[in-house]
Amino acid sequence: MDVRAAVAFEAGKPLEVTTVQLDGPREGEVLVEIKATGICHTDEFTLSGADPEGLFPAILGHEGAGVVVDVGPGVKSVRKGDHVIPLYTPECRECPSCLSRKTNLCTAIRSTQGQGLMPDGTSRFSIEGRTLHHYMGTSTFANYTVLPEIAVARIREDAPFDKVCYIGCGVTTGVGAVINTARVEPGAKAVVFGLGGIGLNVIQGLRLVGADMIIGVDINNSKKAWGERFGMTHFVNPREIEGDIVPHLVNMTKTKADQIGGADYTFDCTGNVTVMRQALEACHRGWGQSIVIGVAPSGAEIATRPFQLVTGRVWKGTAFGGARGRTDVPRIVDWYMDGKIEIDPMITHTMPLSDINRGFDLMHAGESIRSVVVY
Ligand code: NAD
Ligand code: AHE
Ligand code: ZN
Repeated sequence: MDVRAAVAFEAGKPLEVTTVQLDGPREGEVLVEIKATGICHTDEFTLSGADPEGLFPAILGHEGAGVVVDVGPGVKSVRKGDHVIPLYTPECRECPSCLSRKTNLCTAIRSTQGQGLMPDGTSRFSIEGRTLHHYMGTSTFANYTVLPEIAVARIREDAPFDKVCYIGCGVTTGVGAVINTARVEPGAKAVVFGLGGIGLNVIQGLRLVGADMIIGVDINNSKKAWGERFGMTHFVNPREIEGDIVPHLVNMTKTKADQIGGADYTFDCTGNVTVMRQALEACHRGWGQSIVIGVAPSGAEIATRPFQLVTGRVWKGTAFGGARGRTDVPRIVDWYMDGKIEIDPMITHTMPLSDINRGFDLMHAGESIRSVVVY
């Protein structure tokens, strides 16, 4: 069938909105009509050429919501008409990773997903006979896409697509990093570096679990009001303080009783490896945990003195907030529908697919939190 898509033909070039061809679902696959998709910084990271796994031409997008319109042979867990959120981290419930209960990183289809292909090693997308790559197994910058059934979470039908699409990445990543990865306890002191579409969700996750001190760090002063809106208690612009950010943050967390100082938990939501080091070193001696969420460019590496770890600081990472998609995503949709978490104010811009490049421009300019394409 012909579908409308924003195609990434080359790294560093704007997307081209055009008609492409999509083959129907094969064994174990579903055809989903995408109703809305967010634009995440990771889409921009791959489009920029910084992603070692980036493939072109491709149909990017991984933060969608839509309706199942057809299913291939053998599909059991969803049917036509179901409302779903595509999962770039699937949940097969059968692979060693799923069965371990130690990780959400299902390995059932990761290898073909990284090659921009469906699990059978072929692509469903093409343009005038030329193959187009899938992206993160989701390719939501198209009004129809094909996904393995293990890579969709069935959600309630009254949830608005143009809001809950954000649960397909940003919301789950931020809130999940707090709840699943760090397991932050009430009363904790936390520092969040980078108050964008992910960092603000970390902040609302920290508020949800009852953290006492939530320090936001960003180089863009307009993010102060945004952080406060979701529960941030203090703001620091590292470019406007005297001296180094690490002792500055450590001092902020000191009390009369605790003159060592340092955060119980820190979160990098920038993808900048210098910031990742600062985040680790701003942790409390003996127990502070730093969670890497940001995705760093090809070739970038993190460094610190091993003494930072010897003295009890812990460096961790998280993908998709540690969430098991088919199990956890429907619950997060319920949290939104029940008013436990907020989404609407973070969606600062909506646009038709024809304007998708404006969403990337707004992100570059630091003017948006989330742009959502509505089909
Ligand atoms: P965004 O562009 O919306 O926000 C980034 C924020 O970081 C901006 O507010 C920016 O001003 C701030 N920033 C940039 N450099 C900074 C610095 N040196 N110090 C302090 N603040 C700085 O991006 P986003 O959509 O929130 O994504 C954030 C990061 O998370 C990206 O690297 C993205 O690829 C990654 N990500 C990871 C996962 C995962 O599963 N691990 C999921 C989604 C996104
Ligand atoms: N391909 C990149 C890494 C990209 C990456 O880390 N992706 C995250 C999700 S970011 C969503 O916005 C992720 O899920 N990682 C786990 C995985 O298996 O990809 C690179 O550096 O090679
Ligand atoms: Zn994302």
